Amino acid sequence: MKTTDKIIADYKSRFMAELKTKNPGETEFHQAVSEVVDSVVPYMVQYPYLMEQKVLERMVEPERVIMFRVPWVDDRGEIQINRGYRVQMNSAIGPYKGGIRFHASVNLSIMKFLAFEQTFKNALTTLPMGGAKGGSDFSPRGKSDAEVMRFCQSFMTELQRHIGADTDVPAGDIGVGGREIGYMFGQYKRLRDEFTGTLTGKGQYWGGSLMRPEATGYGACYFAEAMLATRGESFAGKRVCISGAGNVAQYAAQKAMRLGAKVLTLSDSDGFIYDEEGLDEEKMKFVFELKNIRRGRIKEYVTKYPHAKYFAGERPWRIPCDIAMPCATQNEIEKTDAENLVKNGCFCVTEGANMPSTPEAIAIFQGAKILYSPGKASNAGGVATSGLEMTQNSMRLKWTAEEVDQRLRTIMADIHEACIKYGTEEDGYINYVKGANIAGFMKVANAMVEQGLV
Ligand code: NDP
Ligand code: 8G0
Repeated sequence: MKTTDKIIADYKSRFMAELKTKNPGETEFHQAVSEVVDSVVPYMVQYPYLMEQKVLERMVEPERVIMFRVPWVDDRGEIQINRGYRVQMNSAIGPYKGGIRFHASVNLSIMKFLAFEQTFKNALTTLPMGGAKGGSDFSPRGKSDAEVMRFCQSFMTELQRHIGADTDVPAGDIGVGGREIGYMFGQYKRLRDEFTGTLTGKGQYWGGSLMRPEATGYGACYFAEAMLATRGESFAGKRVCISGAGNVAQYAAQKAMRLGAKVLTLSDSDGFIYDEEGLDEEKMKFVFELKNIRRGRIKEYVTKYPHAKYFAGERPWRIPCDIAMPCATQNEIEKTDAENLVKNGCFCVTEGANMPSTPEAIAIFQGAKILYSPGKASNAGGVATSGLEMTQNSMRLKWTAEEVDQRLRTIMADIHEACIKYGTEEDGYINYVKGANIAGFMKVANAMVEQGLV
């Protein structure tokens, strides 16, 4: 007779082999699925109905994938063609929900990994939202406002027929902020003739929720606070390295700083800045203006603050810190980065980005038994607050910033509890990856089973 361990190992290897055959070359998607399979299968074998029902096999097949042409005209009058995507992964617990990414690197694999992770993350928020992701290989960097508007209008001209307040509710992500959401919402409204909450991250005067811009970064810090508290620690006096300089990084930096931490770094795809003295309110104000109004590069920080250093072409992970918060993109912490972090004393890694750590990096963190949380747990405050925006839109009212912030804090605390419940190992180590994956999976799996063969 096979031992349980053998059954688990056989199932996992067969499952991953089939996934790779069926989805060739989709390396990010394989990576995201593999992590969930590792966490969930040992747990799932205790529930034969989930195996018989082939729930995991169904979950890795998107309910629908939409790929479309996005033609537009640039400022020189030249025709440009980009590719648009919407991956509607899973609607077991609510309408599809997830961001839209505009970045040159966008491809089907990246869209599918993000939509897959989104499904479990959204389940963790306790709000009724299914999982989706969309985007395009269009890069807003270096484009004029008029070009961005024409692109967004063309993108939405196709996307509008696939989305709706009770069907699929997109939001921003990398390369999609308030400006792009505005252009897309405007076009959606023209074509569908309805003013509804079909997009989140809207402007404050046309249906946006207070605190949505802050939510992902703040939520990640609330989650990090809960992680630190399990070891009797807090942000006060801690050195924090943050990557990215966009939405998530900015508000993670602001909150960490306000909680008493010394934020040492920020970055973009060209390099990172290191400010030994740490960020303060005035420096943060400069960063907000630089990135969100002037759309400048992070290296300009050292022109304004010459005591700081800029390192071109590097990531911040070799700077000694206590807490690391990757807030830029996937696979931005590789094995040697993780080794450097641990070697230099980092004992808490809280992900603001989606899948920023490679599997090898995660193994280093968990092997060293440091606090480590995957994005699907610690960055869930963003989509949770989008869920709160949807609620406010449906009720046709607007909550105060304090009300939204309080709900965000409660949601992050509840996600942390769920991770403890499903992720605590025999020696007391909290495996946040396992906790988040099992907690999210069980909710979606049971909903699917109860809805029949969907
Ligand atoms: P932004 O576009 O606002 O900022 C992205 C930042 O990351 C920029 O500084 C950008 O630098 C950098 N970056 C992007 N791509 C790369 C790359 N390939 N290599 C190095 N640096 C890169 O995006 P967000 O802050 O919204 O998103 C950051 C991460 O957080 C993403 O993983 C996103 O999926 C995740 N996330 C976002 C949420 C949200 O509410 N916004 C919610 C949950 C997760 P550059 O300007 O050089 O491109
Ligand atoms: O609000 C959202 O739906 C959203 C936007 C950007 C990213 C994410 C995410 O959870 O990765 C969600």
